[in-house]
Amino acid sequence: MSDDTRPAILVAGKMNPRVLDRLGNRFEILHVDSADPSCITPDIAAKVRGIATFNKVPAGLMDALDRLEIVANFGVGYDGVDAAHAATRGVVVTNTPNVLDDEVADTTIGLLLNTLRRLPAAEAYLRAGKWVSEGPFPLSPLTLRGRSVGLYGLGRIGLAIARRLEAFGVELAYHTRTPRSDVPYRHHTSLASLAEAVDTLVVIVPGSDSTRHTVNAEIFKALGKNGVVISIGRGITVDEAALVEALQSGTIAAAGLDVFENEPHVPQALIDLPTVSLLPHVGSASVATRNAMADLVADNLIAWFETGEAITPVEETPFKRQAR
Ligand code: A2R
Repeated sequence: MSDDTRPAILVAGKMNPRVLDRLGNRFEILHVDSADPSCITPDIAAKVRGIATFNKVPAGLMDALDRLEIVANFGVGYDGVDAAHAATRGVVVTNTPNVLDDEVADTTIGLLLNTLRRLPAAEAYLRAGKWVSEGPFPLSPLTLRGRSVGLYGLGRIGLAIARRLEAFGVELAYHTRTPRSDVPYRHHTSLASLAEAVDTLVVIVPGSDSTRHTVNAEIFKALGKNGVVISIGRGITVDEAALVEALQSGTIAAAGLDVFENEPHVPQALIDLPTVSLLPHVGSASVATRNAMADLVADNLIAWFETGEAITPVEETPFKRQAR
């Protein structure tokens, strides 16, 4: 074994290069191909005290690393990190909240307008020379004008979306498990009640057992034939098969999706539907915002080992570092 005394950080698969640059010489970085525990050699197991990850750390990987203290996740959603298991082991999990709220909210507004006004199709029409050969692009059947928008989730990102939508002059309501006391929007105690009350649903809850497939056939029916669904949180929240059915049958009018159940695979049935606007999970994907997220991943690891406290631990693991 080497006599390197720097804390060893494991990177399983890819990592944003800025994270590695920022960690610099303070840490020993160990790379393995995947988050599969079978990649962990005895030498790695004896050294690793931290993990930097793109949302993939199963319980088995943690259990293969006796000295693990911290899992620093790149992203605000950490549904791929077994935080409940980390809590039982005293391992702190960190994520990257706040620094991406405005970017994701901006993307949401773009996706909403693309979906309603068919702007990507209009641009493709121009580029294909059809404005010249066929005349004006067809009028969009849908508009944001006169809509009432329901937010499923009103946390950091949901609130940034709501603030933007206020400027568009649409009615706003929301569903969360706990009402907020600091917003003027109407709270609904169930998603079904929200879907009955609005015609446009923006889905910005975390992916979890409590949200999985909650946007389903019942919700599409409640939204109605003028209904529009915008999904920007996690793919598993929306029942994709039921969504395809609802769009094909005209149960709802349109959908805009940035996240999918089995990324990067998008069902062909969705790709074939002209009433759907699709993005390849780019909610936070600008250089500036991804750099800010990378800095927060690195700063969490640095702070943990230098001060004994992470900057943004997730709620399941509010731990401080003890002398080890
Ligand atoms: O339910 P509450 O009161 O905890 O409100 C949270 C809501 N939420 C839910 N609402 C209804 N039913 C549920 N089962 C449920 N679980 C969570 O989602 C809160 O209003 C919101 C989450 O807010 P934050 O924790 O501040 O997350 P942030 O930063 O807005 O990001 C949302 C998600 C991430 O987890 C990634 O998956 C994606 O957006 O980027």
